Amino acid sequence: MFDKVLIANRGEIALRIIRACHELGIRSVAVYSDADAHAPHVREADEAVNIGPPPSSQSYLLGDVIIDVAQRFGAQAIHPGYGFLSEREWFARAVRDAGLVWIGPPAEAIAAMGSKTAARTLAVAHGVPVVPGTTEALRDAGAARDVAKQYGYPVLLKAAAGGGGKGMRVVREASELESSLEAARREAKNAFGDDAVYVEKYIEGPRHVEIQILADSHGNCVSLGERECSVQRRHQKMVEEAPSVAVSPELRREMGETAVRAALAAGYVNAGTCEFLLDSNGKFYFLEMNTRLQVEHPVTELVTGIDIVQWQIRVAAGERIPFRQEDIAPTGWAMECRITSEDASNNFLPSTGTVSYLHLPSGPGVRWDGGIEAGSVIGLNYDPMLAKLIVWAPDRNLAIERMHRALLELTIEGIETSRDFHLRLMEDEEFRRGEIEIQWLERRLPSLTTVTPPADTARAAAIAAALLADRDRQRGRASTVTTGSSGTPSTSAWQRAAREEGLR
Ligand code: MV4
Repeated sequence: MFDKVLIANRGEIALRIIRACHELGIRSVAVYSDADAHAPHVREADEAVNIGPPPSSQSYLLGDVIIDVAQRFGAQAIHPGYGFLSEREWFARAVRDAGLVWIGPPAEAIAAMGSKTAARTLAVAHGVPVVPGTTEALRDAGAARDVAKQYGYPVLLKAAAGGGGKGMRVVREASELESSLEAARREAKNAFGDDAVYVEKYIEGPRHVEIQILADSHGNCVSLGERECSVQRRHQKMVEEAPSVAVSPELRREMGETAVRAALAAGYVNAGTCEFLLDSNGKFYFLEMNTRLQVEHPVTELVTGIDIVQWQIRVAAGERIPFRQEDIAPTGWAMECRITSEDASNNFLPSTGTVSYLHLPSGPGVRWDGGIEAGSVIGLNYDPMLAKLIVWAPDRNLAIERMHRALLELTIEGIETSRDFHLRLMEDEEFRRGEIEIQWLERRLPSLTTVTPPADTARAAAIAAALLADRDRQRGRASTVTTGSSGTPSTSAWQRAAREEGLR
């Protein structure tokens, strides 16, 4: 086992990896930008090194600098977390070439899954179901029209170098094909420097279900089951859960075997995720493979009891996976809410400022994977995700109740966060019935972000406002509201104050 690992990341995931290292008896080296000098991950690591100014392009993305730090500080391995350098083939290769261990998949596997058309070709060759469509980039609008005629409208144009929804265009009729192809090409060129576009049949209203896999360097690969990730907005997941209401044990086995087949085909080692669309008939289609640890990995950890980050480190050190596929089955239900510095009532506008007060939920079945504390300055240099609130309970209804309770306990002051939005989500009837698919949240947003509080809450808030207003006015004369002869505020005085002040 390694005795020192460098963590090339920040925030909650850097802390998550530091914790795994410490449980394995491994010392941790953090890197940080000027903006993160006082960040929790810097304090919790055994050593920390400043690598540059706040913009990631001048700090967390400086692969060569990070490799140099690892060598100077005697780390034997680098864990990239997610985002930043985690899926850069060149970095995985540079780490290996520097004589260090990359805690992630081989550079070749990142490359094999990086091109969406190459991944589709690989999938088809290994009997992994993909959405009907081409595996070759389109030559021109004529070729697109021929393919669309074959599969029928609507079709979806996708960037070959893409992923994450960039360079995607739904085409509902032949007359739109030419302009949509141009638009998709332009967007793909801008985002990926490659204007290759291919076409698929467009699947309406599917769920986004992904399978977590774990592979060692001895040819063993297991599926850790699915995560339901349909609750998303503009390709940003808001809530994830495991298992999925739409996945039976039989479907789980089938999707798991498929994901393992795709991973082995790519020569995969370490933790990875196969993304699928699951349609309303229970048919599933491989979309792409994420060749990194994912944000939502904790829900899988909570239902399987397997520490994914520890096993990433163990398999990178050459250990064998000790569990057998037939012994892995989800127990209970886990759910995760991504707590972001965004104002849901203002079109998810990013919010900045200083966290002036922080109270964290706890109690049975509650896990907080966070990267902030009171005093943290939230700027615009990094992702707005501050933390993840994760719960486990015996079933889905209890998990939702537990999440609601934990969200009520959570207080973050000084910045706007998604906390209230998540509370409304947990109260939503359709969500509670599990009637979700990838377009559900965006359709449901109006009713989730413009809520009228229940009447009793409104009355209590009005009374509190009246009392505060009254106290402010009387400051210097008396510190309490007018009281009757009993010495406690009389109900009628409160009601009068509420009428006069709060409900004006
Ligand atoms: C699709 C699709 C419908 N039909 N492909 C979006 C990002 C990329 N991973 C693939 N994506 C989609 N591919 C076909 N043939 C719908 C999506 C999609 C989506 C997929 C997963 C999670 C969220 C999504 C949101 C919008 C569209």
